Amino acid sequence: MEMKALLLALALLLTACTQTPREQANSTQPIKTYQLTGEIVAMDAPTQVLTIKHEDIKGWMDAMTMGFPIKEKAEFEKLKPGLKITADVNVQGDDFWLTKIVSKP
Ligand SMILES: [Cu+2]
Repeated sequence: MEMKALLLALALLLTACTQTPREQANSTQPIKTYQLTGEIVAMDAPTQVLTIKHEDIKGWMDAMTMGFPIKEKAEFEKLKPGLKITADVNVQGDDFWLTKIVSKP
């Protein structure tokens, strides 16, 4: 019984140490979603970041070219530079990432 409590305490400690204060702060923030339209100009496979020349993102930012992370590997691998896409930008604290990426004809 004591051993179990010790292991649990250790597990909690390890979990706490792997999260930076910034990630903890972000994970408690509500996620806001914005609509993105743009063109993929570059892709970085190791970091799963798309560089997108995007149009105005209503309520979030003006048109520019910048990087957007993708969390799902399968979703990243379906894409290629030159594609015109629409997607959801999910914003949580100072973290953001894309989901629901659809390529336009
Ligand atoms: Cu931007």
